[in-house]
Amino acid sequence: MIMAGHFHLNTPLLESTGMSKRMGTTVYLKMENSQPSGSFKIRGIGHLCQKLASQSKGVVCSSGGNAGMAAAYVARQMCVPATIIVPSSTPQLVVQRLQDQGATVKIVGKVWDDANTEALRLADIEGLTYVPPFDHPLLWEGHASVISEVACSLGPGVKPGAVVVSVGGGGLLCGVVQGLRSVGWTDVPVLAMETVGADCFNAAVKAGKRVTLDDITSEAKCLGAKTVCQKAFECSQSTELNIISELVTDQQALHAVETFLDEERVLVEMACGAALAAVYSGVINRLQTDGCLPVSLGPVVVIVCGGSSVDMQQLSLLRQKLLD
Ligand code: PLV
Repeated sequence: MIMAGHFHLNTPLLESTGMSKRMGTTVYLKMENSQPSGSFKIRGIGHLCQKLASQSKGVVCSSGGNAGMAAAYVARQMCVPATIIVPSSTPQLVVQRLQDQGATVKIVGKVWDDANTEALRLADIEGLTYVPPFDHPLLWEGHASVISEVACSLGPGVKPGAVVVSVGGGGLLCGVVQGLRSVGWTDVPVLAMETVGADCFNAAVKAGKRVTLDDITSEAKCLGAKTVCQKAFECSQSTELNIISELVTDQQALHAVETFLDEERVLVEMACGAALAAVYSGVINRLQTDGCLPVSLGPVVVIVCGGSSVDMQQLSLLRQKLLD
Protein backbone atom coordinates (compact mmCIF):
# COMPACT_ATOMS: atom_id res chain seq x y z
CA MET A 1 0.00 0.00 0.00
CA ILE A 2 2.69 2.52 0.97
CA MET A 3 4.93 3.35 -1.97
CA ALA A 4 8.60 3.68 -1.22
CA GLY A 5 9.15 6.69 0.99
CA HIS A 6 5.69 8.20 1.05
CA PHE A 7 2.11 7.58 2.06
CA HIS A 8 0.20 8.85 -0.97
CA LEU A 9 -0.49 7.00 -4.18
CA ASN A 10 0.13 8.02 -7.76
CA THR A 11 -3.54 8.51 -8.69
CA PRO A 12 -5.09 7.90 -12.12
CA LEU A 13 -5.59 10.74 -14.59
CA LEU A 14 -8.83 9.81 -16.34
CA GLU A 15 -10.43 11.40 -19.34
CA SER A 16 -14.05 12.29 -18.64
CA THR A 17 -16.15 11.82 -21.75
CA GLY A 18 -19.17 13.45 -20.09
CA MET A 19 -17.25 16.57 -19.11
CA SER A 20 -15.30 16.72 -22.38
CA LYS A 21 -18.56 16.59 -24.33
CA ARG A 22 -20.02 19.45 -22.29
CA MET A 23 -16.90 21.59 -22.54
CA GLY A 24 -15.94 20.97 -26.14
CA THR A 25 -12.41 20.38 -24.80
CA THR A 26 -10.76 17.30 -23.33
CA VAL A 27 -11.23 17.21 -19.57
CA TYR A 28 -8.99 15.06 -17.39
CA LEU A 29 -9.82 14.09 -13.84
CA LYS A 30 -6.98 13.71 -11.35
CA MET A 31 -8.58 11.19 -9.03
CA GLU A 32 -7.42 12.30 -5.59
CA ASN A 33 -10.57 10.81 -4.13
CA SER A 34 -8.82 7.45 -4.47
CA GLN A 35 -6.00 8.37 -2.10
CA PRO A 36 -5.74 6.55 1.22
CA SER A 37 -7.85 8.67 3.64
CA GLY A 38 -10.03 9.85 0.74
CA SER A 39 -8.47 13.11 -0.40
CA PHE A 40 -5.34 14.88 -1.69
CA LYS A 41 -4.54 15.90 1.89
CA ILE A 42 -2.44 12.77 2.39
CA ARG A 43 0.20 14.20 0.03
CA GLY A 44 1.07 17.22 2.14
CA ILE A 45 0.23 15.80 5.53
CA GLY A 46 2.15 12.58 4.85
CA HIS A 47 5.17 14.65 3.85
CA LEU A 48 4.89 16.99 6.84
CA CYS A 49 4.48 14.15 9.35
CA GLN A 50 7.45 12.27 7.92
CA LYS A 51 9.59 15.37 8.44
CA LEU A 52 8.22 16.53 11.78
CA ALA A 53 6.49 13.69 13.61
CA SER A 54 8.75 10.63 13.52
CA GLN A 55 9.95 11.20 17.11
CA SER A 56 6.64 12.70 18.20
CA LYS A 57 4.65 11.62 21.25
CA GLY A 58 1.52 12.44 19.30
CA VAL A 59 0.07 14.68 16.60
CA VAL A 60 -2.81 17.13 16.89
CA CYS A 61 -4.61 18.37 13.79
CA SER A 62 -7.42 20.91 13.44
CA SER A 63 -9.63 20.04 10.53
CA GLY A 64 -12.88 20.38 8.69
CA GLY A 65 -12.51 16.61 8.27
CA ASN A 66 -10.15 15.60 5.51
CA ALA A 67 -6.88 16.93 6.87
CA GLY A 68 -7.82 15.06 10.03
CA MET A 69 -8.51 11.88 8.08
CA ALA A 70 -5.05 12.15 6.50
CA ALA A 71 -3.34 12.93 9.82
CA ALA A 72 -5.11 10.02 11.54
CA TYR A 73 -4.15 7.64 8.74
CA VAL A 74 -0.50 8.74 8.67
CA ALA A 75 -0.20 8.72 12.47
CA ARG A 76 -1.52 5.18 12.56
CA GLN A 77 1.02 4.08 9.97
CA MET A 78 3.75 5.77 12.03
CA CYS A 79 2.46 4.26 15.30
CA VAL A 80 1.94 7.73 16.79
CA PRO A 81 -1.30 8.73 18.57
CA ALA A 82 -3.49 11.30 16.81
CA THR A 83 -5.91 13.85 18.24
CA ILE A 84 -8.17 15.53 15.70
CA ILE A 85 -10.06 18.71 16.61
CA VAL A 86 -13.10 19.38 14.44
CA PRO A 87 -15.79 22.07 14.63
CA SER A 88 -19.40 21.23 15.48
CA SER A 89 -20.36 21.65 11.81
CA THR A 90 -18.54 18.37 11.05
CA PRO A 91 -20.99 15.56 10.25
CA GLN A 92 -21.12 12.63 12.67
CA LEU A 93 -20.08 10.31 9.86
CA VAL A 94 -16.69 12.05 9.73
CA VAL A 95 -16.25 11.80 13.50
CA GLN A 96 -16.96 8.09 13.20
CA ARG A 97 -14.52 7.66 10.32
CA LEU A 98 -11.81 9.45 12.28
CA GLN A 99 -12.41 7.22 15.29
CA ASP A 100 -12.33 4.16 13.05
CA GLN A 101 -8.88 5.35 11.97
CA GLY A 102 -7.85 5.15 15.64
CA ALA A 103 -7.87 8.88 16.36
CA THR A 104 -9.14 10.69 19.46
CA VAL A 105 -11.70 13.23 18.25
CA LYS A 106 -12.63 16.47 20.02
CA ILE A 107 -15.41 18.74 18.83
CA VAL A 108 -14.58 22.37 19.58
CA GLY A 109 -16.25 25.57 18.37
CA LYS A 110 -18.47 26.34 15.43
CA VAL A 111 -16.03 26.65 12.55
CA TRP A 112 -12.51 25.42 11.73
CA ASP A 113 -10.85 28.58 13.08
CA ASP A 114 -12.23 27.79 16.57
CA ALA A 115 -11.01 24.19 16.38
CA ASN A 116 -7.60 25.44 15.30
CA THR A 117 -7.20 27.64 18.37
CA GLU A 118 -7.77 24.57 20.51
CA ALA A 119 -5.31 22.46 18.46
CA LEU A 120 -2.58 25.07 18.93
CA ARG A 121 -3.33 25.19 22.67
CA LEU A 122 -3.14 21.39 23.01
CA ALA A 123 0.08 21.22 21.00
CA ASP A 124 1.55 23.76 23.36
CA ILE A 125 0.45 22.35 26.70
CA GLU A 126 0.79 18.66 25.85
CA GLY A 127 3.89 18.85 23.68
CA LEU A 128 2.14 17.37 20.64
CA THR A 129 3.20 17.94 17.04
CA TYR A 130 0.81 20.44 15.46
CA VAL A 131 -0.38 19.40 12.00
CA PRO A 132 -1.91 22.37 10.16
CA PRO A 133 -4.46 21.57 7.43
CA PHE A 134 -3.30 24.09 4.83
CA ASP A 135 -0.75 26.66 6.00
CA HIS A 136 2.75 25.15 5.93
CA PRO A 137 5.55 24.96 3.33
CA LEU A 138 5.90 21.19 3.88
CA LEU A 139 2.21 20.72 2.99
CA TRP A 140 2.65 22.68 -0.23
CA GLU A 141 5.78 20.72 -1.08
CA GLY A 142 3.84 17.50 -0.56
CA HIS A 143 0.79 18.65 -2.53
CA ALA A 144 3.05 19.73 -5.44
CA SER A 145 3.50 16.07 -6.41
CA VAL A 146 -0.03 16.10 -7.81
CA ILE A 147 1.18 18.27 -10.71
CA SER A 148 4.36 16.32 -11.43
CA GLU A 149 2.18 13.21 -11.70
CA VAL A 150 -0.16 15.01 -14.12
CA ALA A 151 2.86 16.02 -16.22
CA CYS A 152 4.05 12.40 -16.28
CA SER A 153 0.60 11.08 -17.21
CA LEU A 154 0.08 13.62 -20.00
CA GLY A 155 3.52 12.85 -21.39
CA PRO A 156 6.07 15.14 -23.03
CA GLY A 157 4.77 18.04 -25.08
CA VAL A 158 1.25 18.07 -23.63
CA LYS A 159 0.41 21.01 -21.40
CA PRO A 160 -2.94 21.62 -19.68
CA GLY A 161 -5.08 24.54 -20.85
CA ALA A 162 -6.10 25.11 -17.23
CA VAL A 163 -5.98 23.39 -13.85
CA VAL A 164 -9.08 23.52 -11.65
CA VAL A 165 -8.80 23.36 -7.84
CA SER A 166 -11.02 23.97 -4.85
CA VAL A 167 -9.79 26.49 -2.29
CA GLY A 168 -10.39 26.30 1.44
CA GLY A 169 -7.44 27.79 3.32
CA GLY A 170 -5.38 27.72 0.12
CA GLY A 171 -2.96 24.86 0.78
CA LEU A 172 -3.91 22.89 -2.31
CA LEU A 173 -3.62 26.03 -4.43
CA CYS A 174 -0.11 26.73 -3.06
CA GLY A 175 0.91 23.14 -3.75
CA VAL A 176 -0.46 23.23 -7.29
CA VAL A 177 1.40 26.48 -7.94
CA GLN A 178 4.61 24.96 -6.59
CA GLY A 179 4.05 21.94 -8.82
CA LEU A 180 3.42 24.13 -11.87
CA ARG A 181 6.68 25.97 -11.14
CA SER A 182 8.62 22.73 -10.83
CA VAL A 183 7.47 21.44 -14.23
CA GLY A 184 7.77 24.83 -15.95
CA TRP A 185 4.04 25.44 -16.37
CA THR A 186 3.64 28.81 -14.61
CA ASP A 187 1.73 30.11 -17.65
CA VAL A 188 -1.04 27.52 -17.17
CA PRO A 189 -4.09 29.30 -15.74
CA VAL A 190 -5.34 28.00 -12.38
CA LEU A 191 -9.04 28.23 -11.74
CA ALA A 192 -9.53 28.58 -7.97
CA MET A 193 -13.06 27.55 -7.03
CA GLU A 194 -14.98 28.31 -3.81
CA THR A 195 -18.59 28.34 -2.75
CA VAL A 196 -20.45 31.49 -1.76
CA GLY A 197 -20.21 31.63 2.04
CA ALA A 198 -16.81 29.89 2.15
CA ASP A 199 -15.09 32.41 -0.06
CA CYS A 200 -12.10 33.77 1.85
CA PHE A 201 -9.79 33.61 -1.19
CA ASN A 202 -12.24 35.43 -3.46
CA ALA A 203 -12.80 38.05 -0.75
CA ALA A 204 -9.04 38.59 -0.47
CA VAL A 205 -8.60 38.86 -4.24
CA LYS A 206 -11.43 41.40 -4.42
CA ALA A 207 -10.16 43.44 -1.45
CA GLY A 208 -6.52 43.31 -2.56
CA LYS A 209 -5.62 42.10 0.91
CA ARG A 210 -6.43 39.17 3.17
CA VAL A 211 -9.77 39.50 4.90
CA THR A 212 -11.44 37.44 7.59
CA LEU A 213 -14.99 36.34 6.88
CA ASP A 214 -17.57 36.92 9.62
CA ASP A 215 -18.89 33.38 9.36
CA ILE A 216 -18.96 30.29 7.16
CA THR A 217 -22.44 30.02 5.71
CA SER A 218 -21.76 27.48 2.94
CA GLU A 219 -22.47 23.77 3.35
CA ALA A 220 -19.02 23.09 1.88
CA LYS A 221 -17.62 23.05 5.39
CA CYS A 222 -14.25 21.72 4.28
CA LEU A 223 -13.72 24.95 2.38
CA GLY A 224 -14.62 26.81 5.53
CA ALA A 225 -11.51 28.66 6.65
CA LYS A 226 -12.34 32.26 7.53
CA THR A 227 -8.97 33.59 6.29
CA VAL A 228 -6.92 32.33 3.38
CA CYS A 229 -3.24 31.66 4.05
CA GLN A 230 -0.76 34.43 3.25
CA LYS A 231 1.07 32.37 0.64
CA ALA A 232 -2.12 31.72 -1.37
CA PHE A 233 -2.89 35.43 -1.33
CA GLU A 234 0.64 36.17 -2.53
CA CYS A 235 0.17 33.70 -5.41
CA SER A 236 -2.98 35.57 -6.43
CA GLN A 237 -0.95 38.79 -6.63
CA SER A 238 1.92 37.32 -8.63
CA THR A 239 2.23 38.69 -12.16
CA GLU A 240 4.05 35.53 -13.23
CA LEU A 241 0.93 33.42 -12.51
CA ASN A 242 -2.63 33.48 -13.80
CA ILE A 243 -4.96 32.54 -10.96
CA ILE A 244 -8.64 33.08 -11.62
CA SER A 245 -10.92 33.13 -8.57
CA GLU A 246 -14.52 32.05 -9.16
CA LEU A 247 -17.51 31.28 -6.95
CA VAL A 248 -20.41 28.87 -7.28
CA THR A 249 -23.46 28.53 -5.08
CA ASP A 250 -24.00 25.58 -2.75
CA GLN A 251 -26.76 24.49 -5.11
CA GLN A 252 -24.32 24.40 -8.01
CA ALA A 253 -21.76 22.47 -5.94
CA LEU A 254 -24.41 19.94 -4.92
CA HIS A 255 -25.63 19.61 -8.48
CA ALA A 256 -22.02 18.93 -9.50
CA VAL A 257 -21.65 16.24 -6.81
CA GLU A 258 -24.81 14.56 -8.09
CA THR A 259 -23.90 14.80 -11.77
CA PHE A 260 -20.44 13.41 -11.01
CA LEU A 261 -22.02 10.51 -9.14
CA ASP A 262 -24.32 9.80 -12.07
CA GLU A 263 -21.76 10.16 -14.83
CA GLU A 264 -18.50 9.04 -13.22
CA ARG A 265 -20.03 6.82 -10.51
CA VAL A 266 -17.89 8.45 -7.83
CA LEU A 267 -19.21 10.14 -4.69
CA VAL A 268 -17.32 13.23 -3.51
CA GLU A 269 -18.16 15.94 -0.98
CA MET A 270 -19.29 19.52 -1.50
CA ALA A 271 -15.74 20.91 -1.20
CA CYS A 272 -14.88 18.93 -4.31
CA GLY A 273 -18.21 19.74 -5.96
CA ALA A 274 -17.06 23.38 -6.11
CA ALA A 275 -14.25 22.40 -8.51
CA LEU A 276 -16.49 20.08 -10.55
CA ALA A 277 -19.04 22.87 -10.91
CA ALA A 278 -16.46 24.82 -12.91
CA VAL A 279 -17.34 22.40 -15.70
CA TYR A 280 -20.92 21.39 -14.90
CA SER A 281 -22.14 24.94 -14.23
CA GLY A 282 -20.37 26.36 -17.25
CA VAL A 283 -17.90 28.58 -15.38
CA ILE A 284 -15.06 27.67 -17.75
CA ASN A 285 -17.22 28.21 -20.82
CA ARG A 286 -18.23 31.62 -19.48
CA LEU A 287 -14.58 32.54 -18.88
CA GLN A 288 -13.88 31.57 -22.49
CA THR A 289 -16.75 33.75 -23.73
CA ASP A 290 -15.51 36.63 -21.55
CA GLY A 291 -12.00 36.32 -22.96
CA CYS A 292 -10.45 35.32 -19.61
CA LEU A 293 -9.57 31.91 -21.03
CA PRO A 294 -8.80 31.14 -24.69
CA VAL A 295 -11.66 29.76 -26.79
CA SER A 296 -9.32 27.09 -28.08
CA LEU A 297 -8.23 25.62 -24.77
CA GLY A 298 -5.76 22.80 -24.13
CA PRO A 299 -6.88 19.88 -21.96
CA VAL A 300 -8.49 20.97 -18.70
CA VAL A 301 -7.26 19.14 -15.60
CA VAL A 302 -9.72 19.02 -12.71
CA ILE A 303 -8.21 18.05 -9.36
CA VAL A 304 -10.89 15.76 -7.92
CA CYS A 305 -9.87 16.55 -4.34
CA GLY A 306 -12.28 13.96 -2.91
CA GLY A 307 -13.41 14.14 0.71
CA SER A 308 -14.94 11.90 3.36
CA SER A 309 -17.77 14.17 4.54
CA VAL A 310 -20.36 12.47 2.40
CA ASP A 311 -22.51 9.35 2.20
CA MET A 312 -26.01 8.74 0.83
CA GLN A 313 -27.63 10.00 4.03
CA GLN A 314 -25.55 13.18 4.07
CA LEU A 315 -26.37 13.69 0.41
CA SER A 316 -30.11 13.53 1.05
CA LEU A 317 -29.74 15.88 4.03
CA LEU A 318 -27.99 18.37 1.75
CA ARG A 319 -30.74 17.95 -0.85
CA GLN A 320 -33.36 18.76 1.76
CA LYS A 321 -31.44 21.80 3.03
CA LEU A 322 -30.48 23.25 -0.33
CA LEU A 323 -33.11 22.22 -2.83
CA ASP A 324 -36.42 22.31 -0.91
N1 PLV B 1 -10.15 20.90 3.94
C1 PLV B 1 -9.42 21.22 5.17
C2 PLV B 1 -9.72 22.56 5.72
O1 PLV B 1 -11.02 22.67 6.21
C3 PLV B 1 -9.59 20.09 6.17
O2 PLV B 1 -9.36 20.30 7.33
O3 PLV B 1 -9.90 19.00 5.76
N2 PLV B 1 -11.12 19.78 -0.94
C4 PLV B 1 -11.32 19.05 0.17
C5 PLV B 1 -12.05 17.76 0.05
C6 PLV B 1 -10.85 19.52 1.40
O4 PLV B 1 -11.02 18.81 2.50
C7 PLV B 1 -10.18 20.78 1.46
C8 PLV B 1 -9.62 21.33 2.74
C9 PLV B 1 -10.02 21.50 0.26
C10 PLV B 1 -10.49 20.96 -0.92
C11 PLV B 1 -9.32 22.81 0.20
O5 PLV B 1 -7.97 22.70 0.51
P1 PLV B 1 -7.16 23.89 1.14
O6 PLV B 1 -7.67 24.14 2.51
O7 PLV B 1 -5.76 23.40 1.11
O8 PLV B 1 -7.39 25.07 0.27
C12 PLV B 1 -11.34 23.94 6.73
